[in-house]
Amino acid sequence: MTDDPWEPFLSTVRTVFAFLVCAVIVLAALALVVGLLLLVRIHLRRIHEVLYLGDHPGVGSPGPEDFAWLGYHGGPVWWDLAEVYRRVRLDTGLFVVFLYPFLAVQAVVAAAHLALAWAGVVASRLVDAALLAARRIRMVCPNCFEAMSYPSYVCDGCGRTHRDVRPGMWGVFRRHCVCDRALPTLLLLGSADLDTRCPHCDHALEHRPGEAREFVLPLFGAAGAGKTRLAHGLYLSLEHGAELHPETLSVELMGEETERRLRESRTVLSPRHRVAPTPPGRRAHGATLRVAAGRRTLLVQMYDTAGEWFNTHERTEELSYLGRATTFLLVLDPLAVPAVWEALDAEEQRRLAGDRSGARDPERAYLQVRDQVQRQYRTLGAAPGRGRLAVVVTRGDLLAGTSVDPRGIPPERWLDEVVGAANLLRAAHVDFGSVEVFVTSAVTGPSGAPDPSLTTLSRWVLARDAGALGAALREPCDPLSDAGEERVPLSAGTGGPS
Ligand SMILES: Nc1nc2c(ncn2[C@@H]2O[C@H](COP(=O)(O)OP(=O)(O)OP(=O)(O)O)[C@@H](O)[C@H]2O)c(=O)[nH]1
Ligand SMILES: [Zn+2]
Ligand SMILES: [Zn+2]
Repeated sequence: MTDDPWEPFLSTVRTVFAFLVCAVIVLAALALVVGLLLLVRIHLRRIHEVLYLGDHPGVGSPGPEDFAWLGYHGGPVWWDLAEVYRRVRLDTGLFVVFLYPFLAVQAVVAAAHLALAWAGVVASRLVDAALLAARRIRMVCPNCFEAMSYPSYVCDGCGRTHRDVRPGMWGVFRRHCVCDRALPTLLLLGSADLDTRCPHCDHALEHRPGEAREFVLPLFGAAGAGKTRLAHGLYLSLEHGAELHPETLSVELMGEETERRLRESRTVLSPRHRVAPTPPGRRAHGATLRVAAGRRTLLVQMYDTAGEWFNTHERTEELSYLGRATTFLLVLDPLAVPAVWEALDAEEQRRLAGDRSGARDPERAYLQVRDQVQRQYRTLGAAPGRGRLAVVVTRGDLLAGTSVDPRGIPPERWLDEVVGAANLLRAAHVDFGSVEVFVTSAVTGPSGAPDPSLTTLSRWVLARDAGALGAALREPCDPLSDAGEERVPLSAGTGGPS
């Protein structure tokens, strides 16, 4: 074996070299770790700035047309991600590639947030829509008669009207008005507590639409037939039922307009009172009553429109609430019909002349409305023939004791034989799913209680859509079950359907 004199030297060189390589590797690894930590720190700082401090000039305030801030899932989540990326790229230059895995994690978190939020949007809207459908709630504006998919709500912080507050881009369970007030996005979450407006005509809706089923009830007939007085009578019969049995039935006038119109009902129905004609040209407007029995609530929208609106096709066409109703009240003044008038003797004619309206032909209003209802049903795709019609003969109290006294005769027969309305009845039976005839006396008795014929009519009106409410009227007001002095019908025997 030959001893290499260079061996110790070479060994030292190798050792030094190995040490240097190790040192470089360790330093490089250290530099990499430190660099990566620095990069991550920059990333986290940018996330903090953009996401938590909201330092994001790219996301400006809502424009003049926008009334709410976008929900985080409605855009800002992506804008923030892009802004963070832009800033870290500026900070780190080419080294940004080392941050790609971290940016990918941020993107995955953003996508998960998005998926969760939109799932919340879809689920809450589905639940809300299903509840409205199950409770058969359709909302109709009593001012413009348009159906609304959802009412508009007024922010209680700044008074801005939010058109469609339902979950979406602007929020899941709450949306934030530009004034920063949080508003509930669904009826389920309490939006009805806010001031409500019609999304079509901006009219204030004071009946909390969406909380209970709506029941559109058009009263129609010639001028002076007795529609206004009958509307008062229907309200008073319900209110009287509620007074007698407050634990089972409650009735509330919804909104100032309804209150202004119906609060004088007791005075209007006093036997000597004469109702002033509805001013011609006055815009029709539904009066809304909230009727509740137990857990059952109904918002009854009564439409008492001046008789002139039923004279021409052009005018009737404007009454688009007709197509939203399934129960109709045709109001008819028997004294106006020549056959009835001529059957009265001279003394009766002299006594009743002031109570006789001018329209001689009740069929005219009927045909106008019938055509219009059919047209609107067709437009809305509603099934024809599903409607119910009550032919309401008014002034039962005035007819009592005369030569044409309807008491003791089935109302439909009386209408056919005495009024001579066979054609009208025939047409009505063809056009409507069910037809009933009532003779009503829109008057109060000596104690202020409304005539039972009004209660009988109210019960029929509510029977199909809210039988429980109609039943709540039965016990206290049924003249057969309680013949108290105040409930003896003025038009006894004529109030019920034939
Ligand atoms: N006694 C009595 N009078 C009635 C009855 N129904 C209506 N009247 C009177 O008949 C007249 C006309 O009644 P309104 O209720 O104003 O008739 P209307 O159909 O609303 O009339 P317009 O709105 O003008 O189309 C008024 O003087 C009422 O007081 C009733 O059942 N009994
Ligand atoms: Zn409206
Ligand atoms: Zn606001």
